[in-house]
Amino acid sequence: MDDIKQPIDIEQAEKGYTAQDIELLSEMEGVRKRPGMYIGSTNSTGLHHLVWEIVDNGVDEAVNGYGDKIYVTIRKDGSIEVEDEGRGIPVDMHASGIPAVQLIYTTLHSGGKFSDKNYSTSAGLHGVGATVTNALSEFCDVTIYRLGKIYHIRFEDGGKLVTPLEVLGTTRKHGTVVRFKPDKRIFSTVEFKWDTISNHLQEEAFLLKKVHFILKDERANLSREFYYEKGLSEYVLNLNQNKEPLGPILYFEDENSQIKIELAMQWCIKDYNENIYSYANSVRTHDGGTHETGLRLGLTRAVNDWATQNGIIKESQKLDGNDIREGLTAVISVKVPEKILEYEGQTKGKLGTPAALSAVNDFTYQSVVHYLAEHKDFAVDLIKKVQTSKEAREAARKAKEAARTGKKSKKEDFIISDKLAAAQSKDYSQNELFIVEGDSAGGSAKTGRDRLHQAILPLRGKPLNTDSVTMERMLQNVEFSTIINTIGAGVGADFDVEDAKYGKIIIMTDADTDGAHIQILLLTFFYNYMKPLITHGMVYLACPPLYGVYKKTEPSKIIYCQNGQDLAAAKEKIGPGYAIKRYKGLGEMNAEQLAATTMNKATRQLLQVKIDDPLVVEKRISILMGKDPSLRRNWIEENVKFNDEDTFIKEVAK
Ligand code: 1YM
Repeated sequence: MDDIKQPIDIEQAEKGYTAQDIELLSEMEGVRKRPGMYIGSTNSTGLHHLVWEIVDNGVDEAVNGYGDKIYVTIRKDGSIEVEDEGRGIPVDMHASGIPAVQLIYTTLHSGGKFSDKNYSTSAGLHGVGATVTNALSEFCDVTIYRLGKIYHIRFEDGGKLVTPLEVLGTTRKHGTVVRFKPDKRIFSTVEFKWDTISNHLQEEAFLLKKVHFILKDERANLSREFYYEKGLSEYVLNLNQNKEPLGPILYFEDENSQIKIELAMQWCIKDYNENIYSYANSVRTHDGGTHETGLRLGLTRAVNDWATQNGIIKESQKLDGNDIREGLTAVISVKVPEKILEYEGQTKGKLGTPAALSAVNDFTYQSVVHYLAEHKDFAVDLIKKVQTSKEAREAARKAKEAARTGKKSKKEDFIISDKLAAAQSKDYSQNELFIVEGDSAGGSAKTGRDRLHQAILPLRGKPLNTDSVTMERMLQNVEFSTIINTIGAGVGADFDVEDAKYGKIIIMTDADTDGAHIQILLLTFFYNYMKPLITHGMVYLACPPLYGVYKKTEPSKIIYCQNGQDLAAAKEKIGPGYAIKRYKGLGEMNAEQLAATTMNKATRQLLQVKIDDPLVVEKRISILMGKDPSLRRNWIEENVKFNDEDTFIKEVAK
């Protein structure tokens, strides 16, 4: 039975709490008490999780073939609205006397526990999501267009029912509209970010081809639609927008097997990383798993078989998978039925389903062999590229060996720099490598460091911009070959994060534009040649203070400040008679000060360098390194704050 009994039993609702009401309420309270357990955090990331949960429910409807448009609208009052054109959330009355939609929005196990039907969905988690969003919102308003009627239900203050399910009228529309406003008592910020939501919806659109995602921001009168007819092909096209492709994008799809597979890939030249992005049931699997392993195995087999069968290489000269994958961008998305869906470890970051390995392995092998056979010119180019990678990798490996054994290779460049002040500990994961701008700061850092765990590598001048050169050219650069050898884990496709001699790589530069430039050049290098260091969260920026504030009568008691806000607080704390010192560079601090402010684990601040979303990185690179200077200027105007310094100068002048 789909329709609800009318009127709703108000009497029962007003009688007070039943045992079941209390149970429902306590579940919601549980979410409010430990939001982190459900959405990871209560910062901006957690805030946006509320949106993803609701969007996912709409996406599931579209996946099941109901509706092909999802609207997301950021409202001026701080709320957000998600609308789909599916069947509408069920409103039928459950045996407990509570309508299905209410159960879905107030219980964590609406699938089995209270509802007659099991509304379990592809990701398996939904239903939980709607409840979590409701529990963490100031209000949550649901309007349903279903089987000719408009229904409405409203919750406030963490999921308390304020408007029981009501019928508002009749309609020919079908779908669901959910509007909610996150609770500012729960989140550290309640500001929805256009970029965050836009990137997420774009990713969803790539994964779910032929569904429109329409984002509007009424705060700024912005709107954007994402719609990709070619799905993952367009994803790869976007990821490679700043690169030089070798051949076309290969696209393969298997919709008919138990495990559905979609795969797009393209190789690029002058790209020394392996860029594989995998998804299981539309959730990014950051740590890979069986589908990724299957892809690697199938691809290696296919390229080798084709090359040997066509007499390009001998059986004994088999190509290494690392070389085959150098410069490859691949996106693989699998849909695994719930009954065989398994993850490895605590999070959903690694797919464990064994059947996904053989399915993807076989599918990739068949598809790639077939493609190569039909595109011989491309196949020959590809194998040439792989052989070049192999030669470069062998050279890099020799360098790594030389570093490990301490033996000098024939090139002077390959010895570990005598400038390195090494750490004493052999517990590598605890060790930190500071890459420091300038010899004078390097000197202070060497004196002030914790010798057991901190190593210092001073840099001479500006590093090379590795974005515009080949790997061979990069390897000839003394600064970078020193960094490669010091870290000791190889480079490019040969890089193995397990071999790194440091748990943290910390870039320490002056807090000025030159320092920022050096940071960018070093990060570009790590991104191009040691990407796993970044994806494993091992690269950091040191945050030296910008100002020191002290009472004129007590010049040795300095409060260090990172920004204008800290500065204002420090001035207030000290009161009248303060003086401000502006630190223009690391070199202006003595060893003790540098250690206390920037290096000491107990007192320093570090910024961890992260890649949340590969698309964001590519977009930013295309803006910052690309050909259109006006895009770059706009970005800098919007994102770089020079004001701190200006206000400060004004103050000093006073
Ligand atoms: C903007 C949010 O929630 N749409 C939506 C949700 C559901 C259905 C349709 C639906 C599902 C089924 C049958 C079924 C449901 N979600 C859940 C749960 N949009 C939005 N549209 N009829 C309608 O799966 O059989 C249960 S029903 F639990 F996942 F939230």
